[in-house]
Amino acid sequence: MEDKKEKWWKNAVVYQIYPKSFQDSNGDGIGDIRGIIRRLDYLADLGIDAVWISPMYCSPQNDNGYDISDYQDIDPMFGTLEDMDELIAEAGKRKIRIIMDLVLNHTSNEHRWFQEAKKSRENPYHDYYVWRDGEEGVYPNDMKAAFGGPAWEWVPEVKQYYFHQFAPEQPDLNWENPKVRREIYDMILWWMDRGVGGFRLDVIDQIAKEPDLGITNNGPKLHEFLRELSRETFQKGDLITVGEAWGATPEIAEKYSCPDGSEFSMVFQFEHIGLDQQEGKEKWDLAPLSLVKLKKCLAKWQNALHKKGWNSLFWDNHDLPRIVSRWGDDSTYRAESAKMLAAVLHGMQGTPYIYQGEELGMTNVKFKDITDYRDLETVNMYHERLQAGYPLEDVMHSIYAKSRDNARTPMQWSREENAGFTTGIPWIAVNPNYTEINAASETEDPDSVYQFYKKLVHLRKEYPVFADGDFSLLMPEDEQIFAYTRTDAECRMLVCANFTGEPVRCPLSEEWKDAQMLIHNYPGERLDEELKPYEAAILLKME
Ligand code: TEU
Ligand code: CA
Repeated sequence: MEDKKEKWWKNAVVYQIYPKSFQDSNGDGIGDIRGIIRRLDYLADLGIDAVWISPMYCSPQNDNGYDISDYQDIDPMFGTLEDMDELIAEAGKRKIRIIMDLVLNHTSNEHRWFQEAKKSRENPYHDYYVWRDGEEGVYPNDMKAAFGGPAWEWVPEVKQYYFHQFAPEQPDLNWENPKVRREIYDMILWWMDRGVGGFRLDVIDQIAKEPDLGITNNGPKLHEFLRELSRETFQKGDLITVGEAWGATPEIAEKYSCPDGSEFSMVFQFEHIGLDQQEGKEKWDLAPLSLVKLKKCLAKWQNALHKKGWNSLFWDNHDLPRIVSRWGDDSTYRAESAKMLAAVLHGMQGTPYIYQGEELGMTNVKFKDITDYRDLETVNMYHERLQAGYPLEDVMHSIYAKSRDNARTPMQWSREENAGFTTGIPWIAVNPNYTEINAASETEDPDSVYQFYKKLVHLRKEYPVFADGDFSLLMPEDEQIFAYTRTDAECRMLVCANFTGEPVRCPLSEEWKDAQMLIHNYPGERLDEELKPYEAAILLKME
């Protein structure tokens, strides 16, 4: 396939919805499809082109839907297939595409395939999963699961272990089996027929695992599987596809996002996300932030994929803490720093993703007690570490910084009870700061974080340099300022940001004094010699 016309998704901005926490419509405390439909006008006003929704398929919800028991039906908690069709149609009317989340590395242990597979070694579904012989209590090897404990689970009926990279309730699918691959392709084609506009592929770099070699990510057959997957499904439509790839390097990402369309449109890579973690340790083991490292990391990805692939741009998702609490200041300069981070991200080349509530500057949460946390990863870690002798204070400190529940508290719609998310009891508590941070007040306030995001989304549509321009990092060793230019045949654009809560002298103001101010998080049309706390500006010069 030739890349003749520019792909629509190169000018798109995507919004991510975590459906359990977005909008409840029936008072059961859980977000649902009818709730999403109710909020489509809000999303249309923000100007986004597509919505990626975390899984809503039938699921026992051990991992909030990332454990699927039926790929071709909607969990009653979220609604029905008819609701889904209506969502696709209503979104379509507003020129918004719906991106579904495909979890193809594993299913739920309640999936019919697994229920059959564990009955006997002769069962036709047995080989849909990854089994190894062994003896009860003697694991095939010492591989560990992402959510704690060994990666192997014993099934007495077949006297074998099955392999699971995540929870024991999430058995890994066997991609070596062509029947498994065919079932998956048919299921994807079925969703494409229903009008789905794209797919996000969960932990896709882990499907070609080789447990005997201890390999999880980037197995030897990964790209062979992906090219077949893409050929059999995505290439039959005009979709946006994005793979989640924790193990991607820029070289690997070039393959994934090759302009010939042989794999995906783009991948999520996580190098910039791991920067505040001690090397070789877990995400809970915090390391100090370094702006220099962040800049070099993002610049490396910008330059490596320019004209060779395509980047996705994100700070947040449903697994990550809130960016304003991580790289910004979530108290004194909350709004300023949230806008600054938005400008830095949206000025880069790639497709930006906005995670629900990020556009309001929503923050991390600090629940007092572990019983308020819902995420299995957090809860498992809490018990493991306390048992291993870590002080409670340290464990809670890690949770406040990194728990996935930071991103999963309900969307803050208004000052009403439960932030307007539900009239019932929310499945996870609302962040108490909803009285100050909420959509109702921000959509009215011309200076809000929301309005700043909305403007950034529109600027990307108006100025092609956002999508095309080449990237050049300025002052790479500066520890306070993040500045870069984007240049195309017509113009040069400067993105300049103070990453600190202190005023900082900026050597760029003289050169850019006559430039046009596209967006600024403080009043004023000029870049002053001194940047205010978390000040950020995007300026444009014609050439
Ligand atoms: O996450 C991939 C993944 O590797 C996570 O375990 C990640 O390391 C962790 O969340 C960081 O704290 C995807 C989904 O996004 C996540 O929600 C699922 O739980 C996971 O896959 C299993 O499907
Ligand atoms: Ca509901």
